Amino acid sequence: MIVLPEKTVLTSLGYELDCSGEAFGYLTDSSNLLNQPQKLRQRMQQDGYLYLRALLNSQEVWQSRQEIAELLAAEDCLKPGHPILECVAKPGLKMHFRPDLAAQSQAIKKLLYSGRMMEFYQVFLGRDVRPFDYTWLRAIAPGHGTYAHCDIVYMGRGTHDLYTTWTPLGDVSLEMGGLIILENSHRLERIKNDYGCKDVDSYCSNRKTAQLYASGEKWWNGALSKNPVSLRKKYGGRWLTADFKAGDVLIFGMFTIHASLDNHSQQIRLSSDSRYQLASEPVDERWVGSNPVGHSAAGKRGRIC
Ligand SMILES: O=C(O)CCC(=O)C(=O)O
Ligand SMILES: [Fe+2]
Repeated sequence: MIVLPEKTVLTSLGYELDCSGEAFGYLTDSSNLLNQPQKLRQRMQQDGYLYLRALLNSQEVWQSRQEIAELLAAEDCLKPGHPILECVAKPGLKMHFRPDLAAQSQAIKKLLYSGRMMEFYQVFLGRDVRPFDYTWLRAIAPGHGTYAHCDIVYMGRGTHDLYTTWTPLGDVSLEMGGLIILENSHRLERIKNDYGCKDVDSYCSNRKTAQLYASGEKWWNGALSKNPVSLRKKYGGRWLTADFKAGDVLIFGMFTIHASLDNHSQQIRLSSDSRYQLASEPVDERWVGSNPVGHSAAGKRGRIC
């Protein structure tokens, strides 16, 4: 039986999730396995994710939140009359993806690329680790979350032994809309052999529209589906999530299907996603360097289809 707080309705992209025990559940906390690399790797192989409660120092998380909140306040995105740390959104605010905010925060860099996070990866991967130099920061205003996808389609040009850490920057309740993971989706051969072979920055150079894709005017956004309810019915498994607290992290592999819940609160949902791999493995060049090219025109690749 799944117990949800009273009157909680969970939606993703406006679709109400079936919260019965066969369609929905909570993430398994693996923090009891910390410092046991073999067991951590086994758990990752088995589940496709590691939910590690209180991995990070929560003070450092709140400090990061403070820096982002100050930037949002300076942009006049927050509703006056509330402590800025609450990040209550100005009515009507539209906001989603703000990597530029992460680039301006020293506290975020320290949180994600030193200390406990790097120590964890060093143990988990067993040798020298390198993170990507690009930080995906989400400042999700009240409204829709993120569509279902696998990260491989955005960052698959280097090693596939690459991991995402999703870090809530503060407490992220079910109402505020945290990440959801589709149980056992990392094992789906259909995903690995079809959708999972795609690359959002590749285009067919022999098509009429080639120039539009090459310049970045047009692009495929990498969505696997915009309907998380029918997606779950198609592939099976449950949507899994948690009542995330500052200090928690959720780590997953490149083929794990994930999305996020809609934000039904008044606050802006703040979180980051960052990536880590062995330093000795090939790296996806779009995401490294002092000014990563990312999905801009410089990262596009044409091929004959
Ligand atoms: O935070 C979100 O809404 C999406 C995050 C995500 O896609 C990721 O961490 O890879
Ligand atoms: Fe993702």
